[in-house]
Amino acid sequence: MSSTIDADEKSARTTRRRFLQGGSAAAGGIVLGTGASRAAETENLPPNVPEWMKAPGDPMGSQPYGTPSPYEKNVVKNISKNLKQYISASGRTPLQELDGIITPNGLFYERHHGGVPTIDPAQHRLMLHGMVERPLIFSMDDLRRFPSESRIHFLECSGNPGYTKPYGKTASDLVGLLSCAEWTGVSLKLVLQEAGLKPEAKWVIAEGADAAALTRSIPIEKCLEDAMLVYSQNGERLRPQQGYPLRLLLPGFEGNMNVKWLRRLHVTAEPAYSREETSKYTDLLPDGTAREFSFYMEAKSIITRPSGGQRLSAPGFHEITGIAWSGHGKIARVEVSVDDGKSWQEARLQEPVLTRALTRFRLPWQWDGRPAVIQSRAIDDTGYVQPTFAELLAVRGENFFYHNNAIWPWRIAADGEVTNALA
Ligand SMILES: Nc1nc2c(c(=O)[nH]1)N[C@H]1C(S)=C(S)[C@@H](COP(=O)(O)O)O[C@H]1N2
Ligand SMILES: [Mo]
Repeated sequence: MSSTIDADEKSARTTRRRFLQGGSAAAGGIVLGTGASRAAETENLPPNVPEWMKAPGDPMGSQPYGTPSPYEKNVVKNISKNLKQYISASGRTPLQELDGIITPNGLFYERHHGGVPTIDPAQHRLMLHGMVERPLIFSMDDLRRFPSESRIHFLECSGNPGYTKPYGKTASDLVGLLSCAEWTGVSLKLVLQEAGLKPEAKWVIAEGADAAALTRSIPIEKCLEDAMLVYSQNGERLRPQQGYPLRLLLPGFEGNMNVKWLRRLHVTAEPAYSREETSKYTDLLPDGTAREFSFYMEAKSIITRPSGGQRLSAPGFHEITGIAWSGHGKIARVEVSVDDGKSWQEARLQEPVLTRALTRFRLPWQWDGRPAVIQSRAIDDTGYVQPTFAELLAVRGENFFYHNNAIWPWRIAADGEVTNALA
C-alpha cells in the first residue's frame, strides 16, 4: 500500500515540477504570477482556515435559478458598443473564457434582425403547407408528442466576424458569433412525413414569427437529412434569444438559415429568393458574380487560450487550446504552429469528436519567453484545410463579407501579452 502512495506522491511532484516550474515563478513552489501578490494580503490561504469555512453559507432557495459566482461577473456576452444594438443586433460568445465545447445558455451568441419577440407558447403555432398531401397546423403540445431526439451541434453566423479587415482584439471579437449546444426537438423529416411530401417538393421556405419575419429557403435534401425542429437547448427550453418556443436547426448550415421563432414551413418547387438570400448573405466575387446559397460553414478553428487580450504570466509550460468545427462533418485533425506558420504539429482532439459540433483541441507547449506567433488550422473529414486570410482574399477578392473562415494567428510579445497578429 505505502509503495503505491509513494509512487503517486512522486508522480505528483514530478508533474508539478514539469508544468509549473520555469521563469521567475519557480522560486518557492506553486505560487504563480498575480496570485502571488494578492496572496500576501489575505488571511484565507494555507495554513489558515479561510473565512468562508467559519460560518454556514447562503441558505437553499436564495437562488431558485442559479447564476455564476459573483467573481465571474465579467464573463458576459461581448456586445459591440460601436453598433447601434436595437432592431438589428448581435452579441458574441466570450469564447476565450470558456472550456470544453458546450456554450452555457446565458452566453450563447445572439443575432436578430427585428428584436427578440416575447412569444406565449400556448398561442404559438407552426403552419406546414404547400406541396404536401395534408396541410397541418401544430401547437407546441402537438410537436412534443412526436418522438424526440437530442444532438450536439454548433451554430455560426456566416457574418462571423462580419468584417473583411481583421481588426478584432479577442477570440470573441473574431469568431464569437459561434456557439455549441445540445439541442432537443423533433426530426423535421418526421413532421414532413406526417403531412406527406408531394413529388414536386424541392424547397421548404421557413418563416420566423419576429417583426423581421425572417425567411429562408431550405433545400429539401437538408430537410430530410438532419434538420430538426428544436424546442430545448442544453436541457431547458430555448432561450427567447434563441427562438423560444421553436426554431429550425440545420446542422452545419449558416446561422441565418436556422430560423428562430419558427411559425411557417411552405413546401415549394422553387426557392423564395428572399432578402436574406439575395441582397444579404451572398458574396460578391472579383468577376462580378455573387456566391449565393452557399449553405455550409467551412472548416474553421481558433486558439482560445492563449488568445488576444490575455497574458502569459511566465515562460515555461503553457497548454495551447482552442476549438475547431466544420459544417461538412467531423474534424479530422487540427494542426498548430508556434513558429509563425513555418512548421505545424498535430494537436490532441478531445473525445468524442462529433459531427457538425465544436471539437476541443490541445497542444502542450514550452514557451521560451521570446516573441512568437501561434495559430491553428482545422482539417475536416472531407480533407478540406482551413485557409490563411491571404489565401481567402486571393480567391474571393476584397468585397466578400460572409463565410470568412480564415486562420487567426496570435502574436505573443516578450512580456507575454497576446494580440491579433493580423491587425
Ligand atoms: N426569425 C429569425 N430567425 C433568425 C434570425 C432572425 O433575426 N430572425 N437571425 C438569424 C441569424 S443571422 C443567425 S446568425 C441565427 C442566430 O441564432 P442565435 O441568435 O440563436 O445565436 O439565427 C438566425 N435566425
Ligand atoms: Mo447571422
